[in-house]
This record gives sequence, structure tokens and C-alpha cells, in this order.
Amino acid sequence: MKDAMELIKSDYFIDLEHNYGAHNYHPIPVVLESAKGIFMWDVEGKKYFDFLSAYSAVNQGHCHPRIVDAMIKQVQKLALTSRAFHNNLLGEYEKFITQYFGYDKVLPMNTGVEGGETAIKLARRWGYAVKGIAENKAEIVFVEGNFWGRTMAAISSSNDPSSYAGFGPFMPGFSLIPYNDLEALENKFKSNPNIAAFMFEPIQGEAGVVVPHECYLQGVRDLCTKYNVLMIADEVQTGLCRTGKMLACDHENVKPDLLVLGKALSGGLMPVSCVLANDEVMLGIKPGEHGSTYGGNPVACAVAMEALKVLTDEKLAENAEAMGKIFRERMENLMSKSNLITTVRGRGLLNAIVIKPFGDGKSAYDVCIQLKDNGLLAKQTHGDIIRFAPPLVINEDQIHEACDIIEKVVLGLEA
Ligand code: IF1
Repeated sequence: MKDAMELIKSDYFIDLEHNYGAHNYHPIPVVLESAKGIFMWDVEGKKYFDFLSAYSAVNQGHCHPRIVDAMIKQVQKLALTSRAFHNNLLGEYEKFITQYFGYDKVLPMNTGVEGGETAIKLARRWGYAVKGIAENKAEIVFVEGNFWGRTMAAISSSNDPSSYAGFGPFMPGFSLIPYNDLEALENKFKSNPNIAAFMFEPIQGEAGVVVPHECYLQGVRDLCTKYNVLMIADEVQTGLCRTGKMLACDHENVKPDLLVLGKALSGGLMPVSCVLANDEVMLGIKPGEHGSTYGGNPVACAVAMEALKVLTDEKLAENAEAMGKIFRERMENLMSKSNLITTVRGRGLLNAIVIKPFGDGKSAYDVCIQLKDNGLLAKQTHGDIIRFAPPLVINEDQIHEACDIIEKVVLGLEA
């Protein structure tokens, strides 16, 4: 039984958030105070496996020493110049990241949704300047179940009422087709000559780790090429080794025209995002036509270069691939012993289980509460799906220990 002091500590912080913060979240009731690698500790000193990684922003593990050091060194020297002036970090970073991913140029921003917004502006501009679409007629095609942020453009492309309801009117020039459906994509492209781009996630994260069929990515690439439509891959969540390859598009060796990155681009230390593209697209935006106060700031440049180096130095894609296989085998074995789990799916260390509705109205949220009580933090999505996404530095013993907790909770709930 928690003593009064322990309850007061967590409840004290939860009450502060409730009384003074907007109520735009419903967090799992745990108050974290420190983190390292794959573990986090709450204000009562209890240790947890982090199986969310801040939605794949902490792929390198919490507070990675090399990335923290890079941040500390730079922030004490030169933190922010704005883009009104040059500095000695931005060009180095731009050269590093464009060679790292194989594109002519990069446009640095901060949050993932700013990356998406920037990609859409670049695509519309290309549509007018290169494809010859009539002014204000450019269309961008998205997929059902997409999630790329909370801005007005992002929610204008959503078919999830919890994202868009009550926030209209919406951005024009957007349309939706089913995900993982190449026939629908080709029919859409045939129906309208004014399509500038198709923007999608190679694996849908928020939709519940929806993995498309083999060859979907190649099919998208071929159709975008055939109909002169820009392919925009939103790899904010699936990129940076999360799915067992550097990029989820690498599973089919497909190269998008625009690549959007964010989250783990900073190893979870600060918002860093970007769009990568070749000159025909990137040079469509002229000086003074797009930007951001903090976009490409010297600290972000230093942090992002180190975060990217850690991914390759520590072979995190290979580890994600290997550990993910073990995780899915354990979950499939659990599914064979449980009536609660109906599906196991994912790639690398981006996985999810689908929970059958309980008899007494319990849901995946209740499983997450029990997981928390047993020392593992995860978050449900869309009511019946639990996403499991630990930092990519997790080792085999830790994967098995975490799976033992998941197994104990799931089988315990059935008993
Ligand atoms: C929250 C969800 C995940 C993203 C993809 C762009 C962005 C995101 C594929 C925008 C952001 C975050 C938002 C965050 C929780 C998390 C999330 F549950 F909201 F949907 F990961 F699935 N593209 N996803 O997943 O990046 O502007 O947030 O930096 O609490 O809203 P951002």
C-alpha cells in the first residue's frame, strides 16, 4: 500500500497540471522525474520500461550522453542567430544530412507538423512552377487514417473527427483515398491532372501501426512517377531506424521525392525536423517565402548531427530489426495462449497488439494501467490498440523481461 507521502507526491503534480494546464491530454496517471536509456523513474522512485519512447522521439535512448554533450557544448557557445545571419553550424549540418540521406538540399524546421506543412508548400509551389498547374488549383492527396500533427492543414487532411471536429473551416485542395490501395491511388491520379503530391506514412503510426502489403511502397513510387506526382514520405515516426531500417521506405528500396523527418532527429532532446528534397522541388521556394525563428538553429544542428551519428555507430536499425522479431514472436506466442489479443503487427521496434473488448467495458487503457502498475509504460490508441515502441537500444534480456510483464498482465486480466 502506498503511504500518504507517496500518494501526495504524484497526485500533487497531477493536480497542478489539472488546475493550471489545458486539458488537451488524458495521460496515464504516472509522474516521471528522470530517465536513462530505456528506463524512466517516477517521483516515487519507481522504475519503468519506456515502451512508447515519446512516440518514437527517443530512439537513441533517454538522455543519450553523446547527444547531451553535443547540446551542452553548443548551447554554451552559440544558441540562436536567426536566419537573418549565417553561422558556422548550419552549412555543416546541411551538408551532413543531405549526404546522409542522398538529397540535394534540406529545409530545417522544428516540429514534425512544421515539416509536413513545409512539404505541402514545396509541393504546391512545384505544382505551379514545374508541373504547370493553374494557380490555386493544386491538389494534395492523403490517405484515410493519416496523422501528421495538429495544425489547421494537418486536421484538414484528417478523417478522424477527434482531430478535426469543431475546428472548421478547413484547408481546401486536399483529398483522401484509402490507405494501402494502389488501385484507388491510380484512379485518383487519373481523375485529376492538378494533383501536385501524395503524402503518406510508409507505416501508419497513430492509426495503430498499420503495415501496408508488400510492394505498396514500390507501387506508390511507380504511380507517382507515371503521373508526375510528388511522393512525400512522412517518416517523422517511422524513420531513423524505428522499423528496422534507416527509413521505412528502405524496406522496399524506394526513394520519395520529399522526405519529412522529426522526433528522433534530436534523440528526444528538443524539437528538430526537416524536409529533404532535390533542387527541382527545393529551389521553388525563394528567399523570404518560408522559414522559422528556430529552424536550423546552431543547437539543433549540433544535436541532430550527433543523433544521426549515434544511429549508425550503435547499429540501431539492425538492433531494432533483431529485437522486433523477438518481440513479435513473444506476442504471437502470447496471442496463442490468450483470448484477449486478436492481432500482433509491426516492423522493427514499431509494434502493436489489438485487444478484444473486455466483457465488463474495460479497454486497452485498462491494460496500460496494469502494465504501469507492473513497471512498463505504454499507451493505447483508438481504444483497442496498444503500441509498443521501446528505445532502439534495448537488448535481448530487456525485451524478454518486458514481454514477461506484458504476458503476466494479459494472462492475469483473463484469469
Ligand atoms: C501528440 C499521435 C503519434 C506523427 C507523424 C507528423 C507528426 C507526428 C507520423 C507531427 C506526431 C505525435 C504527436 C503527439 C503524439 C504523437 C502521435 F499519437 F499524436 F498520433 F506518434 F502517433 N507525422 N505524432 O506521428 O509531429 O508536430 O508532434 O512534432 O501528442 O499530439 P509533431
